[in-house]
Amino acid sequence: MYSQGLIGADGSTNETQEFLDRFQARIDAEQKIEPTDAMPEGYRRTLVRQIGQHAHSEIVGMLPEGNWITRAPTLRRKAALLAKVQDEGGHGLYLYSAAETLGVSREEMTEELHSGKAKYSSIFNYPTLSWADMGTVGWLVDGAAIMNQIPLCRCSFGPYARAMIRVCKEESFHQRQGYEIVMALAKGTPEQKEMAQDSLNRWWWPSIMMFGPHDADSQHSDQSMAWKIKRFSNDELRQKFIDATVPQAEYLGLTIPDPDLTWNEEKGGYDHGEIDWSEFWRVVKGHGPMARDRIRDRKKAWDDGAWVREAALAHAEKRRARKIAAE
Ligand code: BYC
Repeated sequence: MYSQGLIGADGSTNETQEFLDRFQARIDAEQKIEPTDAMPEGYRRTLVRQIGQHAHSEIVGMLPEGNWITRAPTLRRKAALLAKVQDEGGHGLYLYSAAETLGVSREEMTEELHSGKAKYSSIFNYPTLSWADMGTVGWLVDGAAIMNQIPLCRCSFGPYARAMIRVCKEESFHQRQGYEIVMALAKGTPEQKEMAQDSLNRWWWPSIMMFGPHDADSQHSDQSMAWKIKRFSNDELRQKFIDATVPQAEYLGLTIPDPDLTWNEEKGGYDHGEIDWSEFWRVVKGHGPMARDRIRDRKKAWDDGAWVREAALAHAEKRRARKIAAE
């Protein structure tokens, strides 16, 4: 099948140097690459991997928040959270569609997710234990997602870049709804402020891990930056996120759980403490606290939705047959 071998972490490529140089010249000239354009296999595979992982993250990312829709404290909070989770479903669908333009099918990507072969963001393997987590997830997780995704609006691959423009607009609403929840708690009773602080304590380190390994350990960054899939390195984006978030925590009167966090005048940014990379890799390799639950819940949702997919196909078939009969 056409898409065989497309999914996977292998970004290696076997084209002639002349072909690669011509392709690189298009990238350097900031031309968008479209699905029917000639492209190195490594470029195609890198995009299928990254867009697929990104789509899975959006879909799995619905679970920790979906868990709180029925327990939101007010109707306004419920409506906003419901809208946010629906947006995430939509983002997953744009992204699966963008990946499909590269010759891989949605079924194959889903199968990889369900079998535990495909990765999704480490952050969604942590539990949402309190209502404050709905605020912190919006503030930090969506905040980190925006920092990573704004540059993706300029990704060299057209369908991914275009999908990201809408996604980022919606992420911006998500970040604000989260920050507003944390603000209400941080300015509330001492118990509410304590909930907000406890939530920040649990989500801070996993959020800064979202940007991926340090640049020196990032196997794909150099090639992805050369192909302008990534515009900033993992560490550059992590730094931007920390610098933007520290003043937000100060405004809330909350303490970031990193005693080594200090302003570095010379670099014009914050220095931070050591990240626990053993925890990161444990989670990435599928041993996060909620990993098993997330995949079980996704599989169940896919199985429970089988009748909807069958009904939609039957309906489309009926319409097609009617149209042919009328011609
Ligand atoms: N979790 O060479 P590297 C969201 C993997 S937000 C799991 O640096 P790359 C949302 C990486 O895949 C989250 N795995 O890789 C927010 C690679 O493994 P493979 C989704 C990670 O691709 C709120 C290996 O480590 N956002 O959706 O150059 C609510 C080496 O890393 C992680 C995106 O996906 C991680 N955190 O850079 C709802 C954004 N970090 O593939 C939803 C698009 C690294 O070789 N993706 N790994 O087996 C990207 O920008 C890049 O893929 C990354 C990693 C910066 C994440």
